[in-house]
Amino acid sequence: MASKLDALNRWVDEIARLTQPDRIHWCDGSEAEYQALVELMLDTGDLTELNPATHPNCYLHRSNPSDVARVEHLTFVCSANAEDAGPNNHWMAPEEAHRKIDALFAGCMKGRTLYVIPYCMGPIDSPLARCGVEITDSPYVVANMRIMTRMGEAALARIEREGSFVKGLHSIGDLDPAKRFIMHFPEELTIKSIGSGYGGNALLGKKCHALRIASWQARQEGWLAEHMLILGLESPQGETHYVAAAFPSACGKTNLAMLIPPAAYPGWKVWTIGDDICWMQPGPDGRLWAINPEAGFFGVAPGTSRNTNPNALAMLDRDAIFTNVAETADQQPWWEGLPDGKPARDWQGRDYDPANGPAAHPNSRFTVSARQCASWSPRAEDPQGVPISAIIFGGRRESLVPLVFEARDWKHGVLVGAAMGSETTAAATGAVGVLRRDSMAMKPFCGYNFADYFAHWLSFDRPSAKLPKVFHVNWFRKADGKFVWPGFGDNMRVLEWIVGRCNGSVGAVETPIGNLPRREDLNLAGLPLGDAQLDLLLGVDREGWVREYAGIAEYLDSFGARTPVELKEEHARVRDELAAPAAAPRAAVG
Ligand code: SAT
Ligand code: MN
Repeated sequence: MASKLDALNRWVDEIARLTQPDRIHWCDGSEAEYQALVELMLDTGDLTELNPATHPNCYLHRSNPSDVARVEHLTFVCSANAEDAGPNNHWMAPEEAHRKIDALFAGCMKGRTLYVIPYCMGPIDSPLARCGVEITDSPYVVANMRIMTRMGEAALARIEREGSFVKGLHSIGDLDPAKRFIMHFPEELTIKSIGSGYGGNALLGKKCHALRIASWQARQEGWLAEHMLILGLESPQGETHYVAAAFPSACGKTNLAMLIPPAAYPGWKVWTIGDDICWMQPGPDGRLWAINPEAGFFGVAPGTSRNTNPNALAMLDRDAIFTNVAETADQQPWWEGLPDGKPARDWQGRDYDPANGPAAHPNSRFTVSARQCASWSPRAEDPQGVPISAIIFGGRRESLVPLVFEARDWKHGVLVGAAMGSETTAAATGAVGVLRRDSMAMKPFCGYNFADYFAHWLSFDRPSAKLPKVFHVNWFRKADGKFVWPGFGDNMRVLEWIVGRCNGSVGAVETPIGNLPRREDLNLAGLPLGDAQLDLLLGVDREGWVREYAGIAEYLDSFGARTPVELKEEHARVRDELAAPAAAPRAAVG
């Protein structure tokens, strides 16, 4: 009898013929399988065991020093038409891309095991969840996918029921950067990645499927696949608002998602739903309902400490994989920002010498199951997802951009998201600290033309819709080279204002760029901030914003005629208001 798994079996056969592995292993996702993979990697040196007394079942993986971050210049969207990929992506014609990459896959698994990883992105019984199958020759990828996704038998059963899945083919190849490509074929729901074993290049369920391919599908099907954390903010009265927030990689999504409210907030609680990816869809009530498609965290280690993210630190003392961190003399994981311990060996396994740079790679990571997070929300497993009250955009901006402002409506919010800029980080190879536009934090991850993506966002504004309010935050404002806002737990003060705006309980002042809190609208009790610093954080530098809006116009024009007229009109509205003589500030209500 024909099975809905026939297509999967045929594809695995076809890939085995191409890559010629010695063995094929279908992953069941069991604990025993995970332990066997760990044993294998301890034997091959892919993993070393960390101190079992302080960190039971924790392992260190050192990747090839040339393979420590996503490679945007080698990442392609291979749609039939180049215009569909847009100027925000590198494009290659599908036939050419297949030819090029298949030549690299030919025979690449000789002597290796081919692993078949069925996985589900999202709660296994959620209508919003989607399945995929990754084929890889990397046991490290299998182990990470088991933590990051719902992997194994249950996913295979869903694939058998539905008959459809995203195909991801991955091989570490010979790790030669000259033979490294991450290719996406959205029309074929297919990903092919070779030459890298690192994070977003290799764990294909994450950025490749859950963002690039999913964003393409989401556009066709009327939903959104976004680079956002999701958190629930519960008040002492027991009311919970869910908030989704888009920040570029390594800008604090994990820290915000796991925030512990400071002493000034007795009875408040932050619940973690996700720290990186959010899939949202309008529900029958007109609200946007969101799930986290992932089951674990692949977080940046440096900077994670008891002070900055106690919830994260607490989940990292057992059952975790560390990638490219340093080690103490007694084999505990170590990275810059940890107040205790000191490094004995750096991320490349050399005796630590400060002359070689940081002990842990700036993009070193931990992989850990979300279930280990003390603030993990029970609603994270809810098949319907959670209703989103607010969407926050934010980047690293050392000047100009205030601590927080509210967009006046959805259209303005889409402009604010599209115009987002941020200074680059170590999460991708290339220069760090350079300001670039990163619309909705999706520049590296949107699987289609940004102009069409902006139009898709605008399209959610329908008469029956009850859309979230949209905000922009900036934790990274600097004066004299130092951060002005304390950040971390104190970001709770901004979240409180945001939720207050959602339920109409707190004020703001209208400005051309949006509504800002006045000092009295924010709980600033106990913060060591003087007048000059508050002016900086809560002020609007009109001349600076006029220049910023000129830059935004150029950026929107760079997408040519496909840029939605509505977005350009919205830009012109704000631009003209900025140019008009400043009126007396008006309080914005509700
Ligand atoms: O390497 S990943 O893409 O998984 C992490 C990130 O850059 O956000
Ligand atoms: Mn990310």
